[in-house]
Amino acid sequence: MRQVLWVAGGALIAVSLVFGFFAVNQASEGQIALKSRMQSRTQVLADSLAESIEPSYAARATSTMQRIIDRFSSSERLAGLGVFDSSGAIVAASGTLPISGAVITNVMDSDEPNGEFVRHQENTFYVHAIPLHGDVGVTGALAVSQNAAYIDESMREIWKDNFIRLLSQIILFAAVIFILVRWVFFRAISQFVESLKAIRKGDSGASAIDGHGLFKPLAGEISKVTSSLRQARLAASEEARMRLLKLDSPWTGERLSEFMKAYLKNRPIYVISNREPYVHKKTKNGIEWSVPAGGVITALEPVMETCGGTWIAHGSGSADKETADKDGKIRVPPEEPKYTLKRVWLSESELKGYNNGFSNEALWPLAHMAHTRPLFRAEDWSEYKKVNAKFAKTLLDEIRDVERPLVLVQDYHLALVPYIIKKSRPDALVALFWHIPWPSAEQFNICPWRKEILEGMLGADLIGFHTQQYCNNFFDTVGNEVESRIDFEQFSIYRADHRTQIKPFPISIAFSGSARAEGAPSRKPLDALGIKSEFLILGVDRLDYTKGIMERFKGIEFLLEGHPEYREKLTMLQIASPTRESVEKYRQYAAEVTREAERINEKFGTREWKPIVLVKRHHSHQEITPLYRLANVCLITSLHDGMNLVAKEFAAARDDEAGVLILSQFAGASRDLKGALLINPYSAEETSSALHTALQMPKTMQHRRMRSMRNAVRDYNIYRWAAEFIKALTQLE
Ligand code: ADQ
Repeated sequence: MRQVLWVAGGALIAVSLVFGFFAVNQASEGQIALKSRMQSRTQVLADSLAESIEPSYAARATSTMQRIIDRFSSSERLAGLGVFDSSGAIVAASGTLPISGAVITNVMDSDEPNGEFVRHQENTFYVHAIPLHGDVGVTGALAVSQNAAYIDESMREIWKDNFIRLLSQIILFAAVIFILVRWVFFRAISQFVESLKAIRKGDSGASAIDGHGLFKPLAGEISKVTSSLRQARLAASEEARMRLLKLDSPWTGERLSEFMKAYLKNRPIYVISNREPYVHKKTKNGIEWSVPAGGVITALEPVMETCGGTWIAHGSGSADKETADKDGKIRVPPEEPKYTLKRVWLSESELKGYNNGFSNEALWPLAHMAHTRPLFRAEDWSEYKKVNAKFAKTLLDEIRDVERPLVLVQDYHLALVPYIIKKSRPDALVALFWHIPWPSAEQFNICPWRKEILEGMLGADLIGFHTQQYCNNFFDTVGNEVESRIDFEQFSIYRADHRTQIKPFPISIAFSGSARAEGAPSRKPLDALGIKSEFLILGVDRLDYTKGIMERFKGIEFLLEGHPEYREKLTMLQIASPTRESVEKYRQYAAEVTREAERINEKFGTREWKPIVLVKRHHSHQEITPLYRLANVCLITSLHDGMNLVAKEFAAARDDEAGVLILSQFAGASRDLKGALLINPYSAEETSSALHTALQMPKTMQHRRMRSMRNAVRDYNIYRWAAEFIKALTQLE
């Protein structure tokens, strides 16, 4: 619609300018004609008066002259008449004669008639003077003044008519343009777009593209392309079906989709998480959406796009309510809807206690060994319980009429949800995936509400962790805290008559071994940041203290101290997405990271070069992928990390099989990516030495390591993760 208004508005302005120009032209021509008519009439009048008056003037017969003047003065529009002697003094006159003595003298001196339009007492007059002749030449002058007010009046009328005409032409034209663009062009194009969209989405019922007149050839061409697309899709789907049987082939979205159809018979899937996959925000350009930074979304979004279903999450965006329906539902992805997002609304105090408080200040530091003390507040725990019940109720309402639904609960924010759901709906199959590490039993022991948390989790039929180590820690913790029977052979925990299976499912990303991108990556993003160095070391993280960004900078400092040859040759680009800013610890950390970068930049930097470029903003994956491709080294120094998907994204982006991954030994990903250089991030020396090794690594060695990592990510991608997780869950029935 906006485009229609732009086109119609543009055409309107152009037409208004053209019509306006003609209107002005016409008015000025009218004015010229009126004026010249008045001039010639006055001249004729002055000439005939001069003829009558000259004899009496020569004879100085003043009374005769006055009589003649009085007779002429009675004529309509004639405002005044006057006869002047050779000195410019009035001999006889009548009416209004706004003329200066200088004009009369000029007319006599030049022996040429002269006329001018004059404003006098808020009226316009045309005054014409001609010389009077006697035997010896010019002996005086005669001036005639005509009332020209009617010219002003006529001009006003002309302008009024012109304005009305211009306005009606513009309105008519605007209406025609609007209708033409809206109904002919825009409608036809929208129909094309809709048909193409339907065909692209594989809507078999999509009608053929139809076009008339101007659009006929275009419609013909598009129809051919779409029918080829349909055929290709059919062939691909057949191929996917075949591949499904060949289990050694890589997992793709299509294969997962076929798997779901064959294995689950399209049983509906419900994902429930704290963070939502699409956030709508009010901005100065209107409502915009974005995908928030974070591993849970990166991993699960492609699964939902493939499988469809419903995702329940907290609606956190300023325009989330406006964009959802009255039930808080919206179809996403916004550009090509494939599943339903149902938003849960939380109050300020709920968010404070449940999210900032218990989830992020208690459970997060409790699970990560990053030397940050967890804060256990009774009021946060009470909000946490309340909000978990709220999420569970939202889900229970959704599945009220659904038989044997599959429910995939995500992460530490919702530890109590499995038990609540299972209690109300024993027929539902409930899995919980824990995205962060599970600490040792001793560490978890300090939580005052450990028993309730474990009981909430054990409501699930299946609990997934990233690594076997986290599963073992969980078994130990449950063994210490909850009355239960642990069956290590079946990886299961039995409580009363309920069984929960505990297994590792190392999460991954949507990578199926894409085709090679063409040519070398453009350095444009680096130019934009003023980075000219020969070597690029890249860090991509949420600004979270567990990611070890301070330790990473220390490693860079150590390298530049010990290897001055790298000064002015390398840049550490740290892309850091602000996160959990309402938590004090995170605000402090963001400030510390900035100060540390500045300190190191001051220590080594020159006018032309900064060793650390810190960009603290959210980036889209479209912005991050080219940076992965440009980096010589991707440096991941997490102090403790469930998995770390940045490591896998880096390997997936390197279709040139170059670049080196330096990875913390405390990230779950270090178990999967054998081609990485593993480090202890607490040791700046180790980080620095790994950086030196990476920067000097021969290409052949880089290829070998990168190929092994890419194979690992491709073989165990998110589609396989989802298939294995769901298969394990359904096998428990
Ligand atoms: P996260 O702690 O969020 O995930 P991670 O797995 O590395 O950590 O995923 C981060 C995601 O956010 C990546 O997809 C990355 O591209 C993106 N990201 C990072 N910085 C960004 C920025 N500046 N702008 C935009 N996007 C950015 C949690 C656990 C992890 C676990 C995942 C998945 O802490 O250990 O791997 O869940 O289970």
